[in-house]
Amino acid sequence: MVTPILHGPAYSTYVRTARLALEEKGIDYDLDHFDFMEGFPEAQLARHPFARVPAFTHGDFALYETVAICRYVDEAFDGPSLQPTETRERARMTQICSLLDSYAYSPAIGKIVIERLVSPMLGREPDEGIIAAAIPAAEKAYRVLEEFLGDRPFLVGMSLSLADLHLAPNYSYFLMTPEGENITQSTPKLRRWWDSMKERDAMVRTRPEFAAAG
Ligand SMILES: N[C@@H](CCC(=O)N[C@@H](CS)C(=O)NCC(=O)O)C(=O)O
Repeated sequence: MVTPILHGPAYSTYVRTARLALEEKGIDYDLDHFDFMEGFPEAQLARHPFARVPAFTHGDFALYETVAICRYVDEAFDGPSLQPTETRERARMTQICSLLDSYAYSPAIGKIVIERLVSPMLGREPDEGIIAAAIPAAEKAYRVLEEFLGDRPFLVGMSLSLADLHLAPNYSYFLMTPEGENITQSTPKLRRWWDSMKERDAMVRTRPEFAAAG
C-alpha cells in the first residue's frame, strides 16, 4: 500500500491529533514537517486553500481538515477501531470533536497558549487582556468536557476514540500555562484522564519538543 503523508509541523496540535490516529492504528506514514511560522510553503497553500495544517495525501487522494483525516485513517486502514460502532456514542464523539474545534481551540490555544507561551518565544510580551478575556470560554469548554468524561476512562464510552485524540494535544499545551494549570486543577476527572493518556506510546512518540507537559 502507498505510504500516507501528513503535511505540517510536529508542534501543531491538529497535526499531532492526526499523527495520534496514525500511530494508534499502527500505520507507517511520513511526516512532511515544515515551520509555518516562517511562512506557509507554496505546496501547502496548494493543498490547503485556507492556509492551515495539517493536510494529508494518500497516493492520489488528498484531504484536509483534521476530523476528516482521522476518520479516513481509521476507516481506510487496518488496526484498532478509533470510532464507536454504537450510534449514540459515535454521535457523541463527533459532538466532542466539533465542540473542541468550535469552542475550546480558540480560547485555550489560539489565545491563552499563543499569548502566554508563543509570544515570548517571538520576543513579544503576552497580551494580558487577550488572556483574561479568553479564560471564561476555556473554562466553560473544559467543564463541559469534564461532564462528558464523568467516571469513565475515555471521553466516549470505555474505549479510546477520535474524541480523546482531538483533546489530548490541546490539553498538553494548555496545561503548560498558569491559566490552564488552574482550570485543569478544577477538572479532576480530566486530570485523571490526562495522567493515563499522556503515557500512551502514541503520545510519547508524538510529543513535540516544545511540550514538556507530555
Ligand atoms: N479546522 C482545521 C484547523 C487547523 C488549524 O487551525 N491548524 C492550526 C495549527 S494547530 C494552523 O494551521 N494555524 C496556522 C494559522 O492559523 O496561520 C482542522 O481541523 O484541521
